[in-house]
Amino acid sequence: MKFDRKCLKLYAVTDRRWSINQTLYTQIEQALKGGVTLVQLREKDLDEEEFIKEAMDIKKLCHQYNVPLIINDNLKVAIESQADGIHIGQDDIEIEIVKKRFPHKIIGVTAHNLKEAMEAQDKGADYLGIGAVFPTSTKTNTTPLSIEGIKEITSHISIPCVAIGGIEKSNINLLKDSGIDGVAVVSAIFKSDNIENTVKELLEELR
Ligand code: 3NM
Repeated sequence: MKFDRKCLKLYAVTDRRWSINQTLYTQIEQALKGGVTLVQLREKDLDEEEFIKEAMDIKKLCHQYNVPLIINDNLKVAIESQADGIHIGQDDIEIEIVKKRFPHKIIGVTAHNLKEAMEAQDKGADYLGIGAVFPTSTKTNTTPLSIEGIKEITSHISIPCVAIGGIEKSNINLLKDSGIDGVAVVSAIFKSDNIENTVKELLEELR
């Protein structure tokens, strides 16, 4: 599946904590209908076999909308499901290993500062997730970067960059001119009662 910086415009990162009245599958389908440009399946507690099966199902769904599917952290799941890519953090598997075992796939890396960003770019990451931009309760152990901090990274990096952390409709405009290619959003999408509409509103803010 084709990947370029436009894919990072509105990146939906899943969180099944919010899948109460609907299945995660239905929620992702609504996000796709709304127009998200990339999906990351982020499962922290799911059994690996179930994660693989889910990844296969969600990949099929994403491809119906021409949207690539990225797997968070788990290289085995990414390989077995033949997803379009993997997103790794600073404490996860090394980029070199991912490149060998999962060749020609999209590799995203989380960076919290310029040093981490440069390193990931040098090692061959395809895009960076820069965060956390704003305070977030979705992920603990994050330290909010200032908008200046984001700019410092994007101005030195040539690969595509997406901002993550606490992003919602009301603060997207603060990120204009920060050099990012788009935003990655968890709770503002998945906690919504009307995901399709929320996604459309977020896209409107990004125009
Ligand atoms: N990574 P929400 S912040 C998955 O800073 C993730 O690396 C972050 O969730 C980082 O959109 C984060 O609900 C969670 O704030 C973002």
